[in-house]
Amino acid sequence: MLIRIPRFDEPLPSEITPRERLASRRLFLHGMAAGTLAATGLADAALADAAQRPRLPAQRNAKYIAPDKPTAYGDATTYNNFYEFGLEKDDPAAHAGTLKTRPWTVRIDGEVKKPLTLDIDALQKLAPMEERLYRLRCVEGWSMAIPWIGFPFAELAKKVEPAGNAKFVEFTTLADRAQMPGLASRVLDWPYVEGLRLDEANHPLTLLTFGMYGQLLPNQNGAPVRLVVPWKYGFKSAKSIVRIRFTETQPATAWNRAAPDEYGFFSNVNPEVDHPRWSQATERRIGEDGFFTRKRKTQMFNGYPEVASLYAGMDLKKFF
Ligand SMILES: Nc1nc2c(c(=O)[nH]1)N[C@H]1C(S)=C(S)[C@@H](COP(=O)(O)O)O[C@H]1N2
Ligand SMILES: [Mo]
Repeated sequence: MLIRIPRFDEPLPSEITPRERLASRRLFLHGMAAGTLAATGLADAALADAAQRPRLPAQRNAKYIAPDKPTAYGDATTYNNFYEFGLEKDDPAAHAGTLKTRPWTVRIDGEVKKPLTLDIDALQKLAPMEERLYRLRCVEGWSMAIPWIGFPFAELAKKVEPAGNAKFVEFTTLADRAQMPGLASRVLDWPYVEGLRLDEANHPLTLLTFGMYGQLLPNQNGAPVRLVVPWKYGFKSAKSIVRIRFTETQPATAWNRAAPDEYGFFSNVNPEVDHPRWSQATERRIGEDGFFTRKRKTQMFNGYPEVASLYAGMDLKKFF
């Protein structure tokens, strides 16, 4: 956006009251649906980066191909949220080049019978790679459709054998000041942590994701490994994961701690539950819908009704 704001001077979210939080322009940013990129040259840079990025072979899974037109690669790689690299949509594309994605290890532990520490290349070989075209909708009111590559999180869960008391999964992502200039900002209390209930994590839609558009993930999209949970707002899909912990109690997640009244633990896409500061009834598809295009309707669970049974009997206005 064109609004310039001071960058590294905010109080920790835990230090401010809800009233002040509303006034915080930094958090307000997360509510702005910015425009697609003007001619910044970033899309060209993303295409040049793609030319040398290793391919990641995968079998297309016809069961999970959304009927949408895939978002242009140049849009999906230059219009991002990855606050570790800055708060503007083009910051991740401009600054994530410093992220070193190999070697990379992921620790999987907590309430499991067989904890594992896996090198990223070993993790990638744990199950066959699938390509799936999923919609991803940001809580800010925009969406994309991206051909992701990965395998169901459930494949990994099987390997570590969750204990009987494991009820949730916590995902912690890299927080390294040397590689991530955005960590100087205290907009979130780093590291970025997200979480799912175990049955959500094990749902066949939940994809442990290593690539997109036929190749390894670009850094700005969460290389070398991220989650994609397509029926939830985009912030649940944590990028650049270093630790996966199975827990008995509900994990404290970064956005929920920063603004609990705005970002609930579940964060299922729900056109009937407004964000306190804006409606969630419609969305803008990046690269297709302009500012003056009539907005498209947001679908319940982002158009993945098969997850509804996970929430049977729950009041989704209360558990937003
Ligand atoms: N580690 C980390 N993961 C993150 C974020 C972030 O700031 N840090 N932003 C989230 C948000 S708000 C969205 S909408 C998606 C965007 O994913 P994409 O850039 O690949 O489209 O990543 C999510 N994962
Ligand atoms: Mo988002």
